[in-house]
Amino acid sequence: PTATYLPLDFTYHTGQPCPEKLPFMRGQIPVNMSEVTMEEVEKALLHEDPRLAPGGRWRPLDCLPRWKVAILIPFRNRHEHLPILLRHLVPMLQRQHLQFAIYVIEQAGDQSFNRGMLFNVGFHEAMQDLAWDCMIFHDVDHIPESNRNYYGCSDMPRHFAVKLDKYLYMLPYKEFFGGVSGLTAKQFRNINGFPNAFWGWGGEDDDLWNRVQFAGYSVSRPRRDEGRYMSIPHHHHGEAQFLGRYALLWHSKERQSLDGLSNLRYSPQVSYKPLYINITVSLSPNM
Ligand code: UPG
Repeated sequence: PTATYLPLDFTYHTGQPCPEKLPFMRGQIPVNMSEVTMEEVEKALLHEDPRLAPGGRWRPLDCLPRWKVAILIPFRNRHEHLPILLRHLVPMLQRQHLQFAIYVIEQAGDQSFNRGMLFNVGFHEAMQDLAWDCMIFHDVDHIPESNRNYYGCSDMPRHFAVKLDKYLYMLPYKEFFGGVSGLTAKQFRNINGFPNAFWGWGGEDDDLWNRVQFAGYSVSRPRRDEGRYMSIPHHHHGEAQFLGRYALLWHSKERQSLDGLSNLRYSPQVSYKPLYINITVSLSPNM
């Protein structure tokens, strides 16, 4: 078979597991925020490694990937952000010698944005593709600054985006779980995923934090500057704040088993792009 069309679960050889820390995994990622088209990024990344398969799927061949990682990106109307993110993220994951694919879950229609529900959809779709070990929940405008911010699943649940430039590289509050976070597939199922009930801006990440605590897990974070990210500057009107979030968060525990993967209904349209799998869904509160 040609390398490009290798099935995702194909194993070339039974070599050594890939190390979690590679000698050539240098620290700093040179961040380039200048606008770029998706076609330009596709061309550059495929030139770098033609084995990058449709859907942004990739696995190392010189060692056995330690983890199978699905990257989930919630998305609507941020078309200039996605190529900037992929230009940094794909090479970082390749340097980390992870097996990965990238799922962009795009909300259609004009309902308020629902980041939590999009992640639930992404999880469900991704797991139909392959038995991924873990999920990374990744905002489209967060650009990792360090190759050492390892996206493998050893220390999950994990909050990756600890230091963001727009928060002066400080954690906004101790329980902050937004930006980029990750759970193993098993943990995500155990906590019944994200809540579906948060429409608009805010709260769904705090609810996920609560769910993780109620399940008895403890959240790890990268050390020192490994968790640094730059946010892509933008002029979009933000989503309206979700004012009901405090009331829902107050009842996180009671709602956990009722709202999440267990009551998810949707019908997706899935298409393979060269660098990611696009899952488009219309969401509505009455589904
Ligand atoms: N997003 C879109 N289109 C939209 C709105 C949101 O694609 O119209 C996606 C995108 O991936 C974005 C993410 O959702 O990066 C978060 O939305 P954003 O408007 O960037 O919110 P921020 O205030 O920058 O984000 C912080 C956290 C985020 C959390 C949010 C609300 O980083 O993870 O969801 O606060 O709690």
